Amino acid sequence: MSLRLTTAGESHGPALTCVLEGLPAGLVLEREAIDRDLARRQLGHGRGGRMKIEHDRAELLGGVRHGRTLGGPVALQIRNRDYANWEERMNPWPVAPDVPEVHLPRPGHADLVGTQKYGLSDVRDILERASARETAARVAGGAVAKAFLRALGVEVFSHVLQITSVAAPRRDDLTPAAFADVDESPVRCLDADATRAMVAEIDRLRKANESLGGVFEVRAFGLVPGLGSHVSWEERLDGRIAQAILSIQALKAVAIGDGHEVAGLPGSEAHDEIFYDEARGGYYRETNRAGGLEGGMTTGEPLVVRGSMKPLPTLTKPLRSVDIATHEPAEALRERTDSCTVPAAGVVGEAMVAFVLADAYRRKFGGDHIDDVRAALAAYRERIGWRAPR
Ligand code: EPS
Repeated sequence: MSLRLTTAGESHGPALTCVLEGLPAGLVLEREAIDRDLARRQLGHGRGGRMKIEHDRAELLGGVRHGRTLGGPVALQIRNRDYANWEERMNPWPVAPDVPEVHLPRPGHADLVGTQKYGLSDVRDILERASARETAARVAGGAVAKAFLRALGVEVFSHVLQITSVAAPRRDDLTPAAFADVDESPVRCLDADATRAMVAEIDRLRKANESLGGVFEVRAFGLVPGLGSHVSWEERLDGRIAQAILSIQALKAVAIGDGHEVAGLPGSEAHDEIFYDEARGGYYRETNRAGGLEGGMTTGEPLVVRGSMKPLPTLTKPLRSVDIATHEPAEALRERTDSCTVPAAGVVGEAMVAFVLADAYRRKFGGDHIDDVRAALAAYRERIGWRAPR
């Protein structure tokens, strides 16, 4: 039993669709929780004009009745309000007269190689699907995955660690309560001074026609030890998480825990020593450099995943490129765009991590009804003598 997440739709097409297949029946969903995550993904200092047009809401088209899953695929749809302005250019059916083609690929985007690979002459045929607008559909599916995880005692959060060269101070003490107000920060950063500096940096670089990248962190609490497996490469949970994070548009690097830092440390400073205390729920660690994963399996410590995002490739002062119709030098396509989407990418990161974790619970515990999953989890916890750390 595994979970599958499929999205369909183009940035300026009629709608985005998400199908999440493999959930048990009987799971309670809340419309507000799904729409709240969609709204959180639209936030963040540095977003462009498009976010004033869109008010993302998910319509449930299948798999749910009276607020409970039925066990079949769950289908969610988010209408693109901007489609009203693109109806000719993005109509699924032929329009007359023909719409002019776009021939100016942006360095850093899928534009050039996409047209080569798919044998297309119009860059729009690639960029519409490559656009990060698609992540709205992932977030809708991720919100459903989060509901499943919450039913099993797991919560997933994110925050921004860095925007260009402005970094927040390191925090090793984060609990779920620390994330209560993270969305109040315009850059979704937990540190007030760093928030101010990040906002100023976005304003400074935006005025200079630049875009900005950065680093977000996703943390998951309440995970039972033993999700994933060491036995074969494709079952290692760190690999599955890395794939999910790097699949987010503009993500170029991923780290689990102190993944980057431990490469420069001696072994005695790189691992998390093992202790045991009945009162603390059994085995525990004083540190979590491994980010909650050892041997491709969860350890029971919080999962810590960082994603690094490159600056967005659509620039208001375009880079040099080539016209793919004439092969003459030209400036890359200039489109309305965001200058910084690291805060939004953190919300997408939550969705992708939630999906991979929900899938890991499905693989390990199976079950056709949510109560079957809970019973299997309870039996396993009993067998290994594990209580969720407080
Ligand atoms: C994007 C370009 C911008 C972003 C878009 C991603 O859209 P537009 O071209 O309509 O101004 O706003 O992101 C979203 C619409 C979204 O919902 O995140 C791109 O080229 O990737």
